[in-house]
This record gives sequence, C-alpha cells and structure tokens, in this order.
Amino acid sequence: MSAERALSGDERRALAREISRLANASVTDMLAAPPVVAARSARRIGFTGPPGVGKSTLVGTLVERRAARGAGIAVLAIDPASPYSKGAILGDRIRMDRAADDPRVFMRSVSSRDAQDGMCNNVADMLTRLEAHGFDEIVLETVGVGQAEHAVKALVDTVVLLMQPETGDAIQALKAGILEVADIIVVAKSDLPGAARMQQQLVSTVQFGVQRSAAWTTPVLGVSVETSTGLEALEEALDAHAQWVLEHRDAGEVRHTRARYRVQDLIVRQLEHALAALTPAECDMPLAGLYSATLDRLRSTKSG
Ligand SMILES: Nc1nc2c(ncn2[C@@H]2O[C@H](COP(=O)(O)OP(=O)(O)OP(=O)(O)O)[C@@H](O)[C@H]2O)c(=O)[nH]1
Ligand SMILES: [Mg+2]
Repeated sequence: MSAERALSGDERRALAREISRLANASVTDMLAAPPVVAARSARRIGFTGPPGVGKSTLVGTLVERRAARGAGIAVLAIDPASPYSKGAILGDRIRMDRAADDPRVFMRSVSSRDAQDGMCNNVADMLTRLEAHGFDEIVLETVGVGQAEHAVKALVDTVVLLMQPETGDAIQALKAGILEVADIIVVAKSDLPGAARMQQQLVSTVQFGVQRSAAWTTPVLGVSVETSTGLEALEEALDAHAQWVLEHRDAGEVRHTRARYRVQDLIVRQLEHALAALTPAECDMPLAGLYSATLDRLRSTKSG
C-alpha cells in the first residue's frame, strides 16, 4: 500500500470482517476456502514477551512513527483474554489508539481463545489476507507463553523479544530457550531500575552461547517509550535485520515453514476434536489400538 493511499472506511470494515471470519472459521471452512494470493509479500515483524512487558505501547509508538514516514501498516494483536472478557482487548485498543487513528494503519485484536500455542486459529491465513491487501508492514503482537515464541518465529521475518528489568524474565527466557528465537532483544521500560544490568547480562548471554548464526548478531537494546529512549536504535536494528533477511534467508524455506505451520494449526484442532470423540471403550484399549482409533477419528471427525 503506497503512502498516498489511506484505507477507506469501507475497506477498513471489510478487512475487519474478513479477519473476524477467519478467527471463527472451522477446519472444514478453511479446507473449502479459495486460496488467497498476495501479489507481493509484506515485511512481517513479531513482538513477543511476557504479559504487561510493554508490547502494545511499543508497537503503538513504532507504528505511529513508521506510518508518519509513509508506510502502510497492519497490526494484528493476539489477545489471551477469554472470549467472554473483553478487558484486555480494550486495554490494547487504548494503548494503541493514537496509531489506530492514522488512516494508513489497520489494527485488529483477536482472541487466542483455546489455541494451544498462544496464537489464534487461522493466524497464518490472517497474515496472508493482510498481505494480499498490500500493506508494506505487518506487525504481530503475541503474549509469550513458551510455545508462542516458536509459532511467531514461523510466521514473521523478524522476532522482537521484549523483557522487563528485575522480573526474572531473562532467566525464564534462557531456561525455555526463548532467547534463541529472538532476532532483536529489547529490554523494555528501560527507565526502570535494573535495566542497564539486565541489558549487560543479556549481551553476555547472547555472546556466549545462544548465537544461532555467525551472520546475524542479536542486538540487545534498552528501550523506553516513557522517556522516548532507544526507539531510533530499535528502528535501525529492524532495518538491519530486514537487510540481513533479504541477503541470507532462503525464501523457499520460509514458504515451507509457513506452509507447515498452517497445516499444523488445522491438524492440531482436528486432533482435539478426534480425542474428544473417543469412546470410553476406545480409551481402555491397548496403546496401539487407541492410536489407530484416534487416527481413524482424525480422518472421520467433522470439525465444528
Ligand atoms: N515505566 C514504563 N512503563 C511502560 C513503558 N511502556 C509501557 N509501560 C506500561 O506497562 C504497562 C503494560 O503495557 P502494555 O503495552 O499494555 O504491555 P503488553 O505487553 O502489551 O501487555 P499484554 O498485551 O497485556 O501482555 C502499561 O501500564 C504501560 O503504561 C515504558 O517504557 N516505561
Ligand atoms: Mg498488549
């Protein structure tokens, strides 16, 4: 989407409806849906990290800056709130509101409901749908719940992992192997005490061990939206990583990883239906029998 072309109200509503439709689409719906083809791919950036670390605040600020320079940006925020409580969704809306007022920006919160990996159902298709609309950048915000970081890795080009000083986040992340998923690590709320020390610890951790690739060194940046610190450095790191992706990442491999994630999303959901449909007698069978009964159900169970 070019700088001059802002989203009309009608387009905005149509896109919002399309995202809601995808959020509620069953496995059967998805299998029957016509393919969505994106003429060109958007730059995809994922922001992940523990609840309350400052993801929405940072995304809102960054999006505002980037849109002001003419980029068309879509933000998809995956919300862990149950479908019955709209609280967190409202929270995200308020925090991102200023950016959401920008006519070049499209924002949507979707509930992760029962998706086991902290994503929402059909998230891969939502991203493709946004891509087909022609946005230059797509931002995905997800709460880090261990599995989510790995899912987000499959879906975006650049993963930004946020951590908060003096919370033990760094140790947790290290234990869970989450640091390895990050392309850029942000010590968020760096105006708070302990930020510099945490940044230092993370820099040494990244240097001694978790380095995945010789070509890309994961930067560790202190950022505070409160005091507007570190935002330029973060944008420079995003640009540098975009360049690195262009030069080093194999487009075919990326496509295949995303295709695997997409089908896995459907099969995991179908498996949940299949397991729920097993009879008590089947559950009492020896493992091999139970296994093949489950596979049979996987094929025959209609997903709702
Ligand atoms: N001191 C300080 N507080 C901040 C900063 N950025 C965000 N916060 C505060 O941190 C709280 C959580 O911010 P959010 O942006 O909602 O965090 P989040 O990670 O999106 O939260 P969830 O989506 O609920 O997981 C809010 O009260 C923000 O005002 C910062 O740079 N400094
Ligand atoms: Mg948020």
